Amino acid sequence: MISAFSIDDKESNIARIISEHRSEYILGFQSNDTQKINKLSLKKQLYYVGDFIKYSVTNNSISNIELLPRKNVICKSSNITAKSYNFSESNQILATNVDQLFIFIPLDKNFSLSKIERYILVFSQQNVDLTIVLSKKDLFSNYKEYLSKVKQLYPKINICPISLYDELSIKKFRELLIPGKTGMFIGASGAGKSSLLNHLQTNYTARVNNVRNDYKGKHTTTSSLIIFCPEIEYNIIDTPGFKGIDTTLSVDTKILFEEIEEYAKYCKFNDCLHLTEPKCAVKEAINNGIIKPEILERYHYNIKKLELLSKRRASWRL
Ligand SMILES: Nc1nc2c(ncn2[C@@H]2O[C@H](COP(=O)(O)OP(=O)(O)OP(=O)(O)O)[C@@H](O)[C@H]2O)c(=O)[nH]1
Ligand SMILES: [Mg+2]
Ligand SMILES: [Zn+2]
Repeated sequence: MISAFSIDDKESNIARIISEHRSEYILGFQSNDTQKINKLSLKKQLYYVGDFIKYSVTNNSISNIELLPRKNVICKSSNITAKSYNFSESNQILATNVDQLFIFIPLDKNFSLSKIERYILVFSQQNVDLTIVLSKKDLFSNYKEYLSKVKQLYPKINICPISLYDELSIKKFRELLIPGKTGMFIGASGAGKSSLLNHLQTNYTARVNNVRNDYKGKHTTTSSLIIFCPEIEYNIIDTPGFKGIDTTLSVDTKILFEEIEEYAKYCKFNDCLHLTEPKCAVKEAINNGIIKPEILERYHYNIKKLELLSKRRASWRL
């Protein structure tokens, strides 16, 4: 009982890649049926979870599979535009045709503001509606106070705190889901992605697992799968937890630090670092109370981190 269609897709002979295994894809049909299809039969075209395909039926079997245009592509690197399909090898494609991206960050002892910032810097450029889901809020007694600070710092970021033990928070989360659309759950292993999926629908039961003593997950979900939730007419892509997020050289910092970058245009030096340089417009904006000093601190922290990562070609640990 899995269907991955948007309620608008009335056209026949359209199916969706709902999962991928080593040698086959799983196709989901509007009828809720599924079918395995061998990758070798698909010539050279690579497909990803979320792809819509058109097909014909000859002699009772599927043929003439053709990829339909992708609305977007969600990948772990960030220097990509939705229109470009010439991905470099460093881009790991997670899914396509995603309307809403939910990034799970648990409010456990490993939680930090920089985790939110990293995820936003990596995933904000991908032509998708993005929400940070702060999961397991029952583990953080002071979360409200903390959350209001984060919201003050980054008012444009959508943040939704949830706990499986607080039905109201789940209801609020459910209200974010736009019927007929597809949402993807991503984040570190053990963040509670599959648990929430199980809580939102009764169609399918995903495997969940306790976290280890250091709060890290056990990589329970091993491949991405689209699950149709009839109760909310919504498609959820549950994904395996990340170990880290790969970065490429160009990360657009504008989403978090737009005001700094705006003022930086008026600094005396083009390469001003807004530290001790004379005639620094950013520092001036801070002195005049236009930019919060904490924002500049976070900017410096993140820029330094990005530089180190690009030099070492390393990835962000989660
Ligand atoms: N305290 C608390 N624990 C939760 C909550 N949500 C999930 N958990 C627990 O967190 C553990 C991990 O949950 P999963 O749903 O397996 O996590 P996941 O993100 O799917 O992990 P992977 O599949 O490994 O990527 C389980 O033991 C859940 O019971 C919550 O709101 N509060
Ligand atoms: Mg899981
Ligand atoms: Zn400056």
